[in-house]
Amino acid sequence: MQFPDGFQYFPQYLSPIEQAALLAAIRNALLEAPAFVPVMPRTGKPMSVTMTNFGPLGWVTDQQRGYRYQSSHPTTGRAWPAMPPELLGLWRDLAGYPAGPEACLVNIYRGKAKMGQHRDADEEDFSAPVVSVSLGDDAVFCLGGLARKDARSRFTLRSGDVTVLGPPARLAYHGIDRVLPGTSMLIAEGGRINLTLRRVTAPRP
Ligand code: MD3
Ligand code: FE
Repeated sequence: MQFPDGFQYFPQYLSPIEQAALLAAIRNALLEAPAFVPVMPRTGKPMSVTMTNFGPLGWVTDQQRGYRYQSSHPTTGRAWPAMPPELLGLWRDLAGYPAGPEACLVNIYRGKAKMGQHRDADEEDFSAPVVSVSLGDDAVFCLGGLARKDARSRFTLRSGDVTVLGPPARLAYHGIDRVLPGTSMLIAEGGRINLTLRRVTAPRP
C-alpha cells in the first residue's frame, strides 16, 4: 500500500529477543503501575483496552476531567515507572527529533478489545512524531486522513513492527479494528500490547 507523508513503517524492526525484553519490562512495570480502564470523557463509557504508562508523563482519562497527561498513576498516585532504556534508544534511532520522549502509553488488548478512530491531539508539540511498537497478536490497523471523512486504508501490524508517525500524518485519524487471536506466541496468555512513545511538551530552546 502507499503510505501517507510522514508515516514510516518498519516491519519486524525488533528481533524476537528484543520483543521478549520489552515484554518483560512491561510486566515489571505493571507490578508498580497496574493497568487501568480508561473511560470516555462526559459519558464515562469504558474503553475495551486497558492501559498504563512509562516515563515522566502518562496519558490518562476519566469521566470528570477527560483526556490529559499527568505525572502520577490515576489510582496509586505514584510516579509512572521509568522509560526502559531500549525505548529511549528506539526513539533516538527513529524519531528524528532533538529531544527525548516524555510518555510511553501502554495499550493492552485482550479478547475483543479494539480502538475506535481517533486523532492523538492531547500533546502540545505536534512536530514530534509518535513512535509505536506492536507486541503479541496481529492487529488490523486502520489509517485515515486528516479529516474524519477521508478514505481509510487497512493493514496488519505484527509483533516487532514499529511505526513512526511524523507530520503531517501525525494528526491523521487511526484506530485498531480488531486483534487476531492466536497469531503470535510472544504473550503466553494471548492478546496484544502496543507502545506509543510521545513527546508531550515543546522542548525548551
Ligand atoms: C497514526 N494506538 O495509543 S499505534 C494510541 O495499536 C493508538 O494501540 C494504536 O492509536 C494501537 O493512540 C495504534 C500506531 C499509531 C500511533 C499514533 C498515530 C498510529 C498513528 C498517530 C497518528 C496517526
Ligand atoms: Fe492513537
